Amino acid sequence: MKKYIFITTPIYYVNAKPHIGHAYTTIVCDVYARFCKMMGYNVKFSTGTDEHGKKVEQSAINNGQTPQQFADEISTLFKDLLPILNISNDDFIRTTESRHTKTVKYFWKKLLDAGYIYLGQYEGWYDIRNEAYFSENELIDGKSPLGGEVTYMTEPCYFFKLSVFRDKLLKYYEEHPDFIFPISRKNEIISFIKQGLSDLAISRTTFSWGISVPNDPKHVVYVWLDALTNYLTVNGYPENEDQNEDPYWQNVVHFVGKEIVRFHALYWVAFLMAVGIKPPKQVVSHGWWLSEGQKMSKSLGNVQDPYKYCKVFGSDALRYYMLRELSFGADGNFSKESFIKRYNSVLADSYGNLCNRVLTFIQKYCDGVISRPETLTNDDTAFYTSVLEEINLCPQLMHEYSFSKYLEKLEHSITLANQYLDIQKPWTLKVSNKNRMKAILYTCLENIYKITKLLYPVMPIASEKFIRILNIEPEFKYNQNEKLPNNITLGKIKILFPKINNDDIDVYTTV
Ligand code: ME8
Repeated sequence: MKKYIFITTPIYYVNAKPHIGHAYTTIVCDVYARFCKMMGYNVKFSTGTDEHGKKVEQSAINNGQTPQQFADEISTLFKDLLPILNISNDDFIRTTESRHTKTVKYFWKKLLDAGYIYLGQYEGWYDIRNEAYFSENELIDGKSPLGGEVTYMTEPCYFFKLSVFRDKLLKYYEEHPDFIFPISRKNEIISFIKQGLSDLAISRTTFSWGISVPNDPKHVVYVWLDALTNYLTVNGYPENEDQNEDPYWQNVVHFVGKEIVRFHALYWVAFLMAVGIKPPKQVVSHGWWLSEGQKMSKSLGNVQDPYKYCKVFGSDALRYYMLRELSFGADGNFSKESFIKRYNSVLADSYGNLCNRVLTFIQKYCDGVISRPETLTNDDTAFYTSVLEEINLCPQLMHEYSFSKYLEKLEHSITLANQYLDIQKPWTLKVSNKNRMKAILYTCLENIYKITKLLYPVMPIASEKFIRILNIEPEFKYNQNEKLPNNITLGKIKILFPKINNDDIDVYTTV
């Protein structure tokens, strides 16, 4: 039976231009989505923008625009970035779309009808940047635990009976040990719940930029309830009401940054439980990127611009760097210097040069035509085996979100191929033993082909380019026994990753 998976990015706030942090989550999801397709899954993959709330309203006012104009502009920047990063999403949702308003209102009524909403009064410290209330004892040095400035506010608001979900949530985590990834984040959530769960304020009256509460338009729906519901909108709710029977909903994987695990693994799960919809399969969280060792900020002028990286180095290189450099789950440092270093040493010198060496040799000394050899030497067999030992580990590593290790295995396989060539020295056999020379080249090409197919989820453009040079119609389906066709006639050879000799490249966003 065909497997289904629904992969989501967070929907990004439209209060600032996209930077490499946003690009990262979207790239990770795309890599995973392409990998799942390769493994034969039916994949639904969504991303989008989170456009309501006080923060967006304020940014719009500061910019002299209406919230809608402001949201339209920034949302377009996020949307336009997708083809630049080569993202294969199926949907781009904006929370200001009517399809979403309808879902949120319907979902609200469901919560109300189920008896989980009541009207009360909220008093507390509001963190505008993170759109969340905190109690006095949660503040750290006068700021919210998420680091934002806080203002004391009091307002009538609707509450969601979150407190009654305490035991159900804990039981859910226990019965689904892989629900929160990595385990350290799961422990944080569990200890947060064990400290006591208060009911959650889910409406606001101090601003109007949001979806109005059904039958009480003075209130707008809390931006996180609004935002989280985007996942249901994308999956066709409420028309497709029985999500528990929907094949994609059985296997929803939310990729998020570590700071919003709580919203996805706790609030979202409780909301869904309240209306009887099955919680997501997994919340997968990653760490934060620093830029040149510091938090990215406009005032420091160190906000790394994904557009500029793609323009200069290509999207494959950005995708490769981000997945390879950061050990998924941990924090990491993004620097232009390490980017160029990895680009040159791995993509240009190791992989790109290997491909180019073998292809131009075949072109020059075999007229571009090569066939499977009848016999293999022990060295050839040993080479095949050592590459297989590496690449056969790749699918499991991807399933564990060990993206960096996945690439490490492929890099090691590329090194093995380079070593094989250096030892076999086909260039010394041009006259003395042409058959052996061709056997070496075919063996090397077949292994490069296998490696390249696994590089596809991360570097789809280079992967496809290489396969087209072999005159093969690219088809990316995983096959453990992948083989190169017996007869290959090369097409036009192209350089995959030209070396970068100049590091005087502007990579920062201009405001
Ligand atoms: O939180 N390093 O939106 P947001 C790594 N609208 N990832 C980063 C990052 C960094 N420096 N900066 C941002 C919101 N991200 C809500 C989400 S979902 C229903 C609503 C990524 O614009 C990371 O995925 O603040 C993080 O979780 C997300 O962008 C936050 O985006």
